[in-house]
Amino acid sequence: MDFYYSEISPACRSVMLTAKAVGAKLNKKPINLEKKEHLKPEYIKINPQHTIPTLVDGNLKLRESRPICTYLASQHGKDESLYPKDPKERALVDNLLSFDMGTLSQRMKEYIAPVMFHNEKPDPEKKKNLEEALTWLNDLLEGHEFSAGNKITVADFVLISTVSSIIEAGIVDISKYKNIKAWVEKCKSKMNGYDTENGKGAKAFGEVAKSKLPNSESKKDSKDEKEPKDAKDAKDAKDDKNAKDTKDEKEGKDMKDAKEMKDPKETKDPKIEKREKTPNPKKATP
Ligand SMILES: N[C@@H](CCC(=O)N[C@@H](CS)C(=O)NCC(=O)O)C(=O)O
Repeated sequence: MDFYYSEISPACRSVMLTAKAVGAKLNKKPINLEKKEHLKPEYIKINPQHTIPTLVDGNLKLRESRPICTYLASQHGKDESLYPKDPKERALVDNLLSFDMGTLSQRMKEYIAPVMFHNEKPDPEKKKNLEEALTWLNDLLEGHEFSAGNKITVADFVLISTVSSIIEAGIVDISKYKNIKAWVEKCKSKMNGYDTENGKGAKAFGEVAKSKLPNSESKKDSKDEKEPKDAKDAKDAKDDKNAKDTKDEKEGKDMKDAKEMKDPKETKDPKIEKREKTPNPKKATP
């Protein structure tokens, strides 16, 4: 199976975790979006949407990460536990996969992509939306060990790739979400190859995001150790104002790497449909 990917991409990491869990061997083909390898004619032939991940298994081509995960679990899982066959159990997993696609990862992209790719100021409203989605996930995790019950399913691989990216980017203080915090620790200790398949890439993603976010929680945490609360509040308010007034022009190598994430703004652009046929090398990355 050919797997086109980059480890900085949360979507690709969810597939890597799933493949590791079921022992599916991926013929890994790194795609460097910075070098616009996804826009090369040979890749467009494989995936006209020029996104990663893409999985090619014989005559089957899949270019959406969640169906790739469910396919790998169904085809290679030693039993059905990762993607249950029981209609109700499966519906619960599918529900979580859609929650990640339509809500959690979507809200993460809406918050972070303009900051990472267009040097825009962080929008506090979008951060609130993301926090709201995290509250829902926290509630979903109440009373059981993993997202769909007491066993790992593909929903956990997908959700952890998003949540670990949010944490590493320092967007939120995860200790506010008690159930998520405990679940993350379980994922780290119970998922095969967590560090190589997800942890490393999430950290790389986080480094880039942090360099663009003026007020990331991780930066605040290190300040908390030195500053009393009142001084910190005053400083945070000033930082917020500066973040609004200042446009970060810095465009380092790390940022180029980060352009591997898709900008939700672009997905809403009707022009995107044209891009399928005529890739625009200037616009296409994130
Ligand atoms: N729905 C897709 C989203 C994939 C996606 O947005 N991939 C980004 C990297 S995280 C990408 O390929 N961006 C390059 C582009 O859109 O041209 C999935 O989950 O598989």
